[in-house]
Amino acid sequence: MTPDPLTSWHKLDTLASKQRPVLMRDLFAAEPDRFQRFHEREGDLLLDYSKNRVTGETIDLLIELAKEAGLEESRDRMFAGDKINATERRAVLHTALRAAPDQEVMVEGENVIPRIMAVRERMRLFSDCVRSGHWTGATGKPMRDVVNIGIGGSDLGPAMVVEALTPFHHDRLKFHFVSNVDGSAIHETLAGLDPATTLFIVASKTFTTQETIANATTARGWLVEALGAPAVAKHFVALSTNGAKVREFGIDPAHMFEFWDWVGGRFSLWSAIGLSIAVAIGFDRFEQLLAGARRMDEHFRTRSLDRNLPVILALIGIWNANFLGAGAVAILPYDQHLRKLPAYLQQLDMESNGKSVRLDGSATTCATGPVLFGDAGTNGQHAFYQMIHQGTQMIPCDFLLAAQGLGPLDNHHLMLLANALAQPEALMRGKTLDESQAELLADGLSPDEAERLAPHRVFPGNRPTNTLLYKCLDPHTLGMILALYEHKIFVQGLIWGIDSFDQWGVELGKILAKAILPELTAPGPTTDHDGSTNALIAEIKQLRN
Ligand code: G6Q
Repeated sequence: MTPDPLTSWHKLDTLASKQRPVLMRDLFAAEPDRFQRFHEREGDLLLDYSKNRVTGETIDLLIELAKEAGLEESRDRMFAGDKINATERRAVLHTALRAAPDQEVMVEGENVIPRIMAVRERMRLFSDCVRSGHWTGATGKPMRDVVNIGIGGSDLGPAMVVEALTPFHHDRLKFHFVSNVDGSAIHETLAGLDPATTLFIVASKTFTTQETIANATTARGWLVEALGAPAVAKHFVALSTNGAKVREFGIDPAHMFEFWDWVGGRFSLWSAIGLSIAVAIGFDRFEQLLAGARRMDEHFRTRSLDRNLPVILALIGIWNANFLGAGAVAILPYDQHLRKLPAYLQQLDMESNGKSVRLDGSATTCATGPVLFGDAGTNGQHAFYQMIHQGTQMIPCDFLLAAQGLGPLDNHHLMLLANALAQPEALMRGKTLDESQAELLADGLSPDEAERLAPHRVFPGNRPTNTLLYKCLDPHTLGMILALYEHKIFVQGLIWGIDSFDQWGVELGKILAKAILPELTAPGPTTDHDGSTNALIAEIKQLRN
């Protein structure tokens, strides 16, 4: 089961059969300095990957795999604006969005940096005006609520970053994100708002997405009913690549912030799609977010592969998935403000690498992207960690933690840190049957009772974890972390030989939904679908009557 013809893959297979039984406990006992060997840092951001089932030999072979897959050349092609998104014939240039003004990135013979800078400048002016109160609504009042209407990549990134950077928010402004077409989302959001002080940011690359247009139309109706049609100009802005559709919707193109088709939806928070972030934290801090990502871009471009954070993270993931059999990854931020990071990374990773066809059209012959899930620590500990510790599947975890909290309660932060350190230690070490029995006896249980209960209290351990440690969650650090994951995903997709930048898998359901919509209210039975769908449509119609 290999992406032939990579010979290092076969070598890794052989190594894996030798290393599978190895216990990390023993590795740590034999090499107390494993942390020194297996950690890497960029500025304040440190990755400890020593609690993985790897030795120096594993890492060397994984690096060989990356080289053999042509990582350095492909990486340079991405940064140079080559059309590496082959199925859509597009360049993949989210990195250009955070480039420095004096950089040059060519797309079809044009340096795109001046256009990026021009939009950034408009974003600065607009966000400054909204924050200062100079941008007033139809009745002359400053904005108090900002509602981002978008879905998928036009929602998850900005929603996650806006929440992650809560400590840096403007005092007067509150942020809301509406994505689901379920009417309760927009209805319940609008219910608490005053039209005179509400700004809608309609975020849609295509401006044709059913959910977004439905929600934006409802929002516009609500506003027009209260303040009249001319108010739309003062209360709606658009973030899009499609000027014609924005105009058709009724938003003045002067209030549209542009981006381009070489920005993938799930990589778009660095573009105009990040406008809600800029309004929330101010444009200077938005630029710090970009600068953090740029720093990680530089690291990825220039650091040797064996010391390169995204490369290491990707290769460890490949080792765990393809050679040790892990089918999932847990993202565990010990930070309440990063509560939405798992959902954001779920899209970034699963939409990018949840593929089973290689670039040449052939079927993949190895596992590709894992199932990704997670929650903020310590909440997850009281929910799904049971399975991570004692379940039959090995689920590698990424722990994220800040040495300093930004809130006022440092005693809470210390408890948070203690938990964030205890979990990877427990997952690595585990607890043997003998240890568990001895513990029960020491607690005063009878030998019979201790023997009966001990197996339930065994922790197999040897479960791999990465720890990302940083000083505090400021915009710059968050930018580094997000770019780290973007590049990790790129490296993995490259090794699996897939197109990480398309998302054809979301299309079929969309098309069928369009066909089903009129059938839900049409008279007579529906016969165009499979028996189950036809019957469910009939049941729904009956229940709605
Ligand atoms: C992301 C996908 C997808 C997209 C949404 C919204 O990479 O392309 O999640 O962001 O479907 O699309 P629009 O921005 O065009 O509304």
